[in-house]
Amino acid sequence: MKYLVLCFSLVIQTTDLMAVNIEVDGNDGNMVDDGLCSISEAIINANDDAVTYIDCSAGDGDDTIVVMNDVILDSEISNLTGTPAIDSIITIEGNGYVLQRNIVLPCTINEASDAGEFRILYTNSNSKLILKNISISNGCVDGSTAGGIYNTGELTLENTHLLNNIATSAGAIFNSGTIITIEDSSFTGNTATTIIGGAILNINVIYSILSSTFENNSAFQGGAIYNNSGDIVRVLNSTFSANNAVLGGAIYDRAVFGAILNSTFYGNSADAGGAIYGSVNSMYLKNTLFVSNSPDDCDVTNTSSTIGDNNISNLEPIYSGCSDLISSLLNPTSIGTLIDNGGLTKTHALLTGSQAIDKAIDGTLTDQRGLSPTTIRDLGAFEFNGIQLLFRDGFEN
Ligand SMILES: [Ca+2]
Ligand SMILES: [Ca+2]
Ligand SMILES: [Ca+2]
Ligand SMILES: [Ca+2]
Repeated sequence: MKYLVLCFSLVIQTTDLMAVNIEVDGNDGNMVDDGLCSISEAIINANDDAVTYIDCSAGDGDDTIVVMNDVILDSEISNLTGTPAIDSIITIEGNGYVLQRNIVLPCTINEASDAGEFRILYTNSNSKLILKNISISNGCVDGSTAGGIYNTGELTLENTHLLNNIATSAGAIFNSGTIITIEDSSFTGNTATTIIGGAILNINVIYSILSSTFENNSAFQGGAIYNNSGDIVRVLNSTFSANNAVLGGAIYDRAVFGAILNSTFYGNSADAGGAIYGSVNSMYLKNTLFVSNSPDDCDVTNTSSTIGDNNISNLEPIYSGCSDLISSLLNPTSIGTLIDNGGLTKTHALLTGSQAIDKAIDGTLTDQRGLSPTTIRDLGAFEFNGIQLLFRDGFEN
């Protein structure tokens, strides 16, 4: 029996060792034999498990593509995308570098696709893509959907930053597949020019949005997130700041939205539903902070409603838009502006004397930065005088 177990474990180890890294030392998306491995050549070799392009290592099973420098895409490969479709299990380790459409290319907003307008990544339905430590920026898909990433497979974002992507709908990400986790990530300045979902348009499943910041995204409806159909399960320790739309400055929900816990909505604006607009189902919000959203925090119509549990706002409940949402009142000057307060994403700090301090009931274990409360967790995504006590998974070190 021992012998059998040993054999089994050797097989597992051998399989692990077979996975190879494909290092990208090219700085464009060209697929030419020039001695440099481009991101596009790396994706093809990873999909093919072969040396289809001689400048890159062969793929072999689940592959990791390691980006060694900034990559600037100059032209569409296919399907309005500047790289080949992800069609296998791939991790892209970005090492903090940028993967972007060349900023000299035009993005002419005329509801039609013109030369030089394309998104950054596309995933096929059988694929799994994990993005780590990378910025995806300046995508432009005019007259269509998804300026940054079009996901029909399984997608995970870790410390990934989507900046200044534009599309008619879904400025940064369109999801018709499954998003497992968006963690320690940011969405900044993405735009849906005429329709829905400034940062994200979801029509299927997003399980978790954790410790992430949505800043200055805009759309006609759902400045940061438009949940059109399917399910967004939970949003935890995240910040929505200065997003803008006609309806739902930060979030427009017309499907199933599970829970928003210990998050901060600051300075989002719309004609109605400055932070949140709902039109179908109920949304549960707990230990969450609303500051200076305009003209209100929330607006629900038709069969929609909110279930508010221990949230705080500077607006009286009657002006906050959703009658049950607000449990206590906040002085807006007790909240700082959106800056780097440590951690991997920007946050709004609580200032001395803020009414949000020590008010959470069953709050999250850490704040957005991964810091723990000394005693009781505060309301919102930031912990006043938070300390480094726990690892991010909640276990003591
Ligand atoms: Ca090459
Ligand atoms: Ca592969
Ligand atoms: Ca155009
Ligand atoms: Ca506290």
